[in-house]
Amino acid sequence: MFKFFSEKFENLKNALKNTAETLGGIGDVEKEEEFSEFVLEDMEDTLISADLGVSYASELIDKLRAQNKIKPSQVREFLREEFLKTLADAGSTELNYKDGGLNIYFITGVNGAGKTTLIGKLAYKFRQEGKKVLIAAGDTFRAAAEEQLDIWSKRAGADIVRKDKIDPAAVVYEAIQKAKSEKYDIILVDTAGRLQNKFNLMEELSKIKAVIDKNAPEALRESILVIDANTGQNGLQQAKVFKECTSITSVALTKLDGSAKGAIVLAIAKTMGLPVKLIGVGEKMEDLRAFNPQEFVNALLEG
Ligand SMILES: Nc1nc2c(ncn2[C@@H]2O[C@H](COP(=O)(O)OP(=O)(O)O)[C@@H](O)[C@H]2O)c(=O)[nH]1
Ligand SMILES: [Mg+2]
Repeated sequence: MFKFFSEKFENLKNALKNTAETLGGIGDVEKEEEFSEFVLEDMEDTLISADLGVSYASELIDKLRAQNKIKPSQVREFLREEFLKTLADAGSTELNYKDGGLNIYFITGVNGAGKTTLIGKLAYKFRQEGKKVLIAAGDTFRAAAEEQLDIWSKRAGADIVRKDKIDPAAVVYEAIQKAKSEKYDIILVDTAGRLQNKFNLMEELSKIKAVIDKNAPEALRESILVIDANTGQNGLQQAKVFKECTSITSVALTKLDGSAKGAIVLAIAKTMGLPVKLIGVGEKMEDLRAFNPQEFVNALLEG
C-alpha cells in the first residue's frame, strides 16, 4: 500500500461547503412526520439541484417511496448509507502504486480541467515521498502548456521530457527510455484535451497507449481522467467520451474548492462505475487530497 497525504477534515469540509448548502433542503425533510408525495418530490429536487443526476436521484426517492420503516428524521442516515455503498461499488479509491517498478500515470481530460496543475501537485507529493519523478510533456498542442509544466516540475523537484512541436507519442517514448535507463519510479504523462474533435482525441490517446504497451508493458498504469467539479453533469458527458477513447481507471475531481457541485462525485461513481481517487482543493502545489469516501460523505451531509 502506498501511503499518501494526510487528510485534513476541516479543509475538506470547507471545500464542500457550497455543495453541502445545495443539499440543505434535507434539513427541511427531517422535520416532516411522513414521506408524503410532496416531501419526496421536494427531496428529489434537492438531490437533482446538487448534481446527483436525475436517474440516481429518482432511484433514491423510489427506494424511500417503497418502504415504510425509515422516517424523515432518519433521512441523513439513509443517504449516508446509500452514498457510501455507491462509492464502494465503484472500486478502491486508493491510487495504484507498485514499489520497485515503473509507474505510469496517464492524465487526460478537457482543456482547462486542471491536468497540468494535477501533474504538478502529484509530482510534488511523490517527491515528498522520496520518489524519482519524470514528467512527459505530452501536451504539445498548446504553446504555453510546456512552459507551464516546466515551472511546475522545477517547483516540485521533478525532471521533465519536452520536445517542441513533435508528436506527443514520441515524447512519451523518450520519457520511457529515460525512465528505464535512469531508474525513475514514476512517469506523469500530460496530454492535450482536444474534445472538440473526437477522432483526433482518440487517435492521439491510442497512439500514446500503444507506445506504453510496446515499450513499458510491465509498468503499472493508472489512467486518470481529470474533471472540473464546476462542470457538474457536463463533466459526466466528457467522461463518457474519454472512456470511449481510452481506458480510464480513475477520476481526479479538481476545483472542488468553491464548487457547489461536489456531489458529482456520486454521479460519477454511480453512472460511470469509476472511483474518484484524488480531489483538487485549490491552485497551489499542496492543494491535493486523497479521496476518502467516509469523510466526503460526512462533509456533504453534516453541512
Ligand atoms: N481553485 C482551483 N483551481 C484549480 C484547481 N486545479 C486547477 N486549477 C486552475 O484551473 C486552471 C486550468 O488548469 P490547467 O492545469 O492548466 O488545466 P489543463 O488545461 O487541463 O492542463 C488554472 O488556472 C489552474 O490554476 C483546483 O483544484 N482548484
Ligand atoms: Mg494542460
